[in-house]
Amino acid sequence: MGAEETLKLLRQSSTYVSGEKISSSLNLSRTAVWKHIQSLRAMGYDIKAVRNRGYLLVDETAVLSPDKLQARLNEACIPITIDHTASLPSTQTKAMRLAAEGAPAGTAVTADEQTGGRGRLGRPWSTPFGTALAISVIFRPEMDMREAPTATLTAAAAAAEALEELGFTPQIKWPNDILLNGKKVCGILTEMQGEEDRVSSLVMGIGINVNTREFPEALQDIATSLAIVRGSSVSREEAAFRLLSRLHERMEQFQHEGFQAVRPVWEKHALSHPKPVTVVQNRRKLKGMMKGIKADGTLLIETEDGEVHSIVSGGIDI
Ligand code: BT5
Repeated sequence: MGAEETLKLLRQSSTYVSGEKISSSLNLSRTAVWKHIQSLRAMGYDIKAVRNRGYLLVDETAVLSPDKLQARLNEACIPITIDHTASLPSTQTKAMRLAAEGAPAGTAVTADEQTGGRGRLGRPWSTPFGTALAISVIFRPEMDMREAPTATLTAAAAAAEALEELGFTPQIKWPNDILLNGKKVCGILTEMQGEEDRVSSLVMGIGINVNTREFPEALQDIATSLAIVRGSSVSREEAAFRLLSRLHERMEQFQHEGFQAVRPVWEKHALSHPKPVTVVQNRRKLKGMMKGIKADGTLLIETEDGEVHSIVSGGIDI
């Protein structure tokens, strides 16, 4: 109770609030105030303490309250259950394990930090504490493994819509990148479990750089975040809510009506084409004009000799 009241006081002030003021306003001892500050910090609130000045709540957008997020999802009747842990090696690895153990569709594994976040083909994905979203959602669609590429495109369409709702102008770079101003702000990893060709579970892992201000050297030229583009912090809870809402909605549509129904959303946000690109597949590179996608999610590239290639997997350089 005291921690909540303390938080309220800190929220009301844009400058330092003295310990004395908090203790007299809330009728608490100074030791109790200190304890509440410590427990707020343990919850993820960034509170600065300066001798003779007091306490300052630095950046509330860093805190993703799983309870608040869950309450908003419930209120909006979105059947997603948040399974949150402050720090995980990878939400994807945990979600894949839970899926194998029979976790229901709609389980969303989240974390404030990933110590071993994964991209495709074993590439690393960076998720520093409290600045990004790392979410892996379990779906159990009635689908064939061959439809997986279009499921990834569906997640990309949903993520782009969510970013648009937050006031950004995202562009989808086939197959799984979302760009802002030409730099990667979001990556998507789709993994499946199943037998024969039937999918028993599909795990959509989505990483969004929300308030990340500094990237490791290798990413400095290629990555960006919502906060860098906007010039101020963005609520991770709001971003997570929008993302999960759109992801649920578009995956429902995908399952009931097929990718055809989602495709216009994907097209709306995709990098415009024709566009000269280089396709990168393992060690092979193919230069040509990007001509859009086929109904099965493969990318069409026309090379100089006029031949049109269907690209099933890989990435593109623009
Ligand atoms: C992806 O792979 O873009 C898929 C990323 C999926 C991450 C989510 S977070 C939640 C869930 N849990 C996980 O462990 N993973 C998923 P790919 O297309 O292979 O791109 C990987 C490349 O992106 C790396 O080789 C880096 O160049 C770059 N990269 C790494 N971290 C980045 C970041 N935070 N922002 C932008 N680019 C990044």
